[in-house]
Amino acid sequence: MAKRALITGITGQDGSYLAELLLDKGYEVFGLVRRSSTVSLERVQHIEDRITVLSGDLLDLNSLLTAFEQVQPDEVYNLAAQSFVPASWTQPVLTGEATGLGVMRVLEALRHVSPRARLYQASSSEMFGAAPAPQSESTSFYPRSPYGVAKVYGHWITVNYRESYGLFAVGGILFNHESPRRGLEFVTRKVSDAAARIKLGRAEELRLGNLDARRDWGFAGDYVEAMWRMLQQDEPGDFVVGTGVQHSVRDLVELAFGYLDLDWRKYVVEDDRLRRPADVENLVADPSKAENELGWEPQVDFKGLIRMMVEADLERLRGQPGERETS
Ligand code: NDP
Ligand code: GDR
Repeated sequence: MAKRALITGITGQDGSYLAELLLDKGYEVFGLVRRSSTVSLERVQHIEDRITVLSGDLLDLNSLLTAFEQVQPDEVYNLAAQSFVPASWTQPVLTGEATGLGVMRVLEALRHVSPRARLYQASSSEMFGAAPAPQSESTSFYPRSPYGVAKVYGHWITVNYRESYGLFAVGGILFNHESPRRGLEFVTRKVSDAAARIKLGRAEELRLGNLDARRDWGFAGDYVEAMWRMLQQDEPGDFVVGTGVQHSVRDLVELAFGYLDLDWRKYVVEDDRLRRPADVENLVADPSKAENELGWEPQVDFKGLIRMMVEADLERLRGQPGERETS
């Protein structure tokens, strides 16, 4: 019989890639989608007829209990969250509710309805924050945003439920991963979209915050494979997933604009209003455990990733003639 997977956050970047992966592996895929006046299934449009969408919200335990009862999942991937770091300062309580306590609600539903199901929790390198690089599973957390703090709660409550109740629950501590499906507010996509608009004469400048921040950027399509592998292990455990290679936001801009033969210095404006109250400056993964125990390694490098994103934005914008930039 086909395995049944429940994905929260299926409408997000990772949810869409993971749903594709699990369908390819023969899973029956269910996705939790929160109510909205204009539900956007844009990222899963191409597989909409192959997945089952359920209504539910991480803020509402009853909706999770109902979803678990309906699906009777073998595997649960908790990807839903308020995931944009700057929004966690403007909406800190919501971020705590969804990104932090939301994990507890998922764990409660799992414990009461499907205690034998395996759970993947989307933990984050933002939990490391100001901790010295490179960061591995044994690095202490030092989060620098309400989002990072909420993720630390989500991570530790997952560990705690594993140890308290013997659940197969894992925390995947993933470093930044991007794709043409990345939300437009995240820096890689903001840059690829702006570079393409400038190339097409539809924008004149790109305003950015901290150009010195350094990240370990990989391709989302590679990272969902690591999520799945974590749930196929004999024993549950936590894993750091990243490329082990670091670049600055400045490198990113130079590469994206350079790919289109543009000199980024003519277009990029540093805007202090886009700086964060506290930023994370220096993240890079030590992914040895994932390499050794999951046999996982990234297939797309930084250059390939940025090229993929710039090309996708160029093609998309060419298909929308006359649309004007708002930056
Ligand atoms: P996205 O922001 O693209 O997707 C987030 C998803 O969560 C969306 O489907 C959104 O639904 C859903 N969601 C938000 N709030 C709720 C709620 N209250 N109830 C139900 N669903 C909700 O994130 P990504 O795909 O990039 O990331 C997936 C997960 O991985 C997130 O938890 C993120 O914090 C974490 N993560 C991401 C990394 C990355 O680099 N991408 C790195 C490390 C961790 P809607 O479409 O309605 O908004
Ligand atoms: P991050 O990603 O905060 O690491 O969280 P983001 O792309 O938003 O920022 C990365 C770095 O770029 C700097 N930066 C800017 N960022 C944005 N968004 N917009 C700008 O204009 C800009 N200018 C400079 C930021 O200061 C920051 O240092 C992502 C999310 O997916 C989280 O959910 C996830 O947990 C982490 O990655 C790992």
